[in-house]
Amino acid sequence: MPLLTRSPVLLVGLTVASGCQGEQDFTELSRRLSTSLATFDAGIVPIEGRETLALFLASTGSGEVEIYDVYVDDPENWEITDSWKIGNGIIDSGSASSPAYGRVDVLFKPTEEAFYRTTLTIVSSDNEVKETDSEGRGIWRVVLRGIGRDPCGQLYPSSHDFGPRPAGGYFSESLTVQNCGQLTLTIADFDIDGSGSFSVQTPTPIYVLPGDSDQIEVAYEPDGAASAATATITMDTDAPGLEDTPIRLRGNQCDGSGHPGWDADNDGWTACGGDCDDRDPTRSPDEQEIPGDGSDSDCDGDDGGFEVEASGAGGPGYDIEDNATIRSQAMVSTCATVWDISVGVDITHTYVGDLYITLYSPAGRSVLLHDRDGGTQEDLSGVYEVGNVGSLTSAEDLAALIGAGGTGTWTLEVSDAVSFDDGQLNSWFLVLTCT
Ligand SMILES: [Ca+2]
Ligand SMILES: [Ca+2]
Ligand SMILES: [Ca+2]
Ligand SMILES: [Ca+2]
Repeated sequence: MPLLTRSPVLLVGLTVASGCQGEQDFTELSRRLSTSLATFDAGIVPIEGRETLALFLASTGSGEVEIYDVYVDDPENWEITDSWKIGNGIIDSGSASSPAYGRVDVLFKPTEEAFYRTTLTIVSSDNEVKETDSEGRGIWRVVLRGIGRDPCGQLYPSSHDFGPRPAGGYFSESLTVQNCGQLTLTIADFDIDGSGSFSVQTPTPIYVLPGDSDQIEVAYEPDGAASAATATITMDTDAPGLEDTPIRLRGNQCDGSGHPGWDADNDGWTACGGDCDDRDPTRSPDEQEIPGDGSDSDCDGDDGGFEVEASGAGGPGYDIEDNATIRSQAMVSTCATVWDISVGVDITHTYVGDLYITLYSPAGRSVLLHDRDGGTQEDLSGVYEVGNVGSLTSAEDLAALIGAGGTGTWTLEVSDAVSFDDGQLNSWFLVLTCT
C-alpha cells in the first residue's frame, strides 16, 4: 500500500479509471486535439514539384477524438491525402505527457513562382477547443506556408567560336553553369542541332546544387574538309532560364567571326570581316586611303580619288625658237587635292640639250622637268611620273606637286637657251589623281 501511494502515475490511473466509471453516465469525456505548431512551412519547392508536410495531431484528453473532416482553403496547391482516415479517423485517448497521435499528410504543389499560404481546418469531436461549427463540432486551424520557385541557372559563356582549326584535331571548351537559385537544378540531357562535328562530353544528368556551379565540356572535331560548322545545343533542364539559353558553337567559320585566329596580321580585322589583306596590317577599313598609290588602303574596293585628264595646246604656233620661251596652258575644272600626277610631252627639237621645261601648278608650285639634259638627242616624247618611273626622267620629282590643289590653270613652259637648234611643242597632257 505505501508503494502504491508513492506512485503518482498509478494513482492518477486509478483515479481516472474510477472517476470515469463512476461518472460516465453524466459527465462527457475530455476530448482534446492539438498540433505542435500553429504554422507549418513546406519550404521552397520547384514549380510542378511536390513536398509532403506531415502534421501530427496529438490527442491529450481522456476520450478518443474522431476526425470528421480536414480541408484547406486552397486545394489547388495543397492536397490533403487520406492519411487522416486511417483507423476511421479515430485517435485514441491520451494525456498531456503521453499523447496519442494521428497524422495528416498534406502535399504542397506550387503551380507558379509565388508565396503560398492557406488555412488547414480540422473538424473533430474535440470538445475543449474554443471554436466550434454550427453543429458544435470542434474546429482546429493551422496555417500552411510554402514558396514555389523555379530552379535558376545561368550559363556563361553561352557561345563559343573555335576559330580556324585543322581537320582531324580535337578541341574542347568548358562552359560554366551557375546555380543562381535556392533549388537544385537538373540538366537531364542535351540536344544538338547542327554540325555533327560538335559534341557535349559531360555526361548527363547534371545536378547543380544551390550556390554551386558546374562545367559543361563541349568539343569540336573538324571533319576532313575542315569546312565551316555551326551547332546550337539546347538543354533539357528544369531551370527555365537555362532552357531558354541555347549554346551556340562555331568552328572554321570566318563569316561574322571575331575570333583572333582569323586576324593573322593583328590589325583587328578578320579576313572575312573587312580586312582586304590579312597579311598587311597597314591595309584595313581603319586605314586612311591614299588615292592613286595603287593600293586600296581602306579596303573599300578602290584606290581612292578620281582621275582627271587635261591637255594643253601645241603644234603650229608653239614653235620653240632660239633663246625664247613659250607657254601652253591646260585647264582642270575639279581637283581639290592632287594625289598623283603624270605629264606627257611631245616635242620636236634638233638638240634637246638646249631646253628647259617647267610645269607650274595652279597652287603656285613648280617642277623643273627638263634641265638641258640629253645633249645632242633629237626630240623629246614620253611621260614623266612621280618617283621618276615614267619613260622620261624629270630633273625634279613631280611629287612636289602632290598634296596641293589642282583646280585651275596648269602651265607648261619651254625655254630654248642656246642658239642654232630649234623645234616645236607638238602637244602635252596631264593625268591627275584627285580628291
Ligand atoms: Ca587582319
Ligand atoms: Ca590587314
Ligand atoms: Ca580604297
Ligand atoms: Ca590607295
